[in-house]
Amino acid sequence: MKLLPPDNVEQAIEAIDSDGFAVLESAISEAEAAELADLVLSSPARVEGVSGYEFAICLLNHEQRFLKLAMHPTVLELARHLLGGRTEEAPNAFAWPTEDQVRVGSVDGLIAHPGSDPGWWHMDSPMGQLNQSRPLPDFPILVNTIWALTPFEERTGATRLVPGSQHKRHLPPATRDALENQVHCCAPPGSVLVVPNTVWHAAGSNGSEQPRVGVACNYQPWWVGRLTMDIFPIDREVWEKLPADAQALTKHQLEWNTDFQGEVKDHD
Ligand SMILES: O=C(O)CCC(=O)C(=O)O
Repeated sequence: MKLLPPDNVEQAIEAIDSDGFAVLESAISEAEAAELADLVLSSPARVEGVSGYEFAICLLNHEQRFLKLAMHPTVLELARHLLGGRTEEAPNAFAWPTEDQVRVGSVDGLIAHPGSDPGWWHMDSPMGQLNQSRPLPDFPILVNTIWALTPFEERTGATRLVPGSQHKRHLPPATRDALENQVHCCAPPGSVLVVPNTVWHAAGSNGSEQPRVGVACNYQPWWVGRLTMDIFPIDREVWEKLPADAQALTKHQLEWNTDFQGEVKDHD
């Protein structure tokens, strides 16, 4: 796994163009990663994944310090590059203000406990919600960023990816087994994987004694709504206390319809 410097946007774009994804090393310090990992592990609301795997949902409702991840400047620049729309002033451009084109969709903890099962191969929403009889879009509608807050290694259940799968334009097979050409995103704490939703990926299986802790910050264009039943909005009281730039990135969540919900459990 090639690790890139955290502040070189051009190099990251080249890696995304060729492999489908990029990994930025030391985007935050190891000490900051350790502090945030503890906060994920103590966060109160959980949704269960495969056996031994939990999502710690809407971390911003628990702790503003996660803004350090969601608003990382290189990550935001990459999200805007990959998802942003037309900017030219023209009668038929329907251009949305550049500074408001990309929003934060979700900030969730990804906890693979010791002995966790491997995750299902997938492309992030809404690829699975589209008509599968046609080729899927060759452009992303969501950009996921997966922060490694504890060591991401094959043994600890690092995220798996298939390089080049952005060219397949169909969903991966419905399996959790190893795929031909898969790689593990091996990276030290403080690194971040930037993976548009055109790419096949899955959690690994944690064979170590310690929880493997990540945080997924998803970005989406302003015109995309709540994408799955397991994404939950920021609370209005929390949102009102955020800095103005963070409010701008999350304001749409206040209007999300939550009639349909996944099953949320309290962490004991
Ligand atoms: O926890 C992981 O390694 C994978 C998470 C994932 O697949 C996702 O956020 O879409």
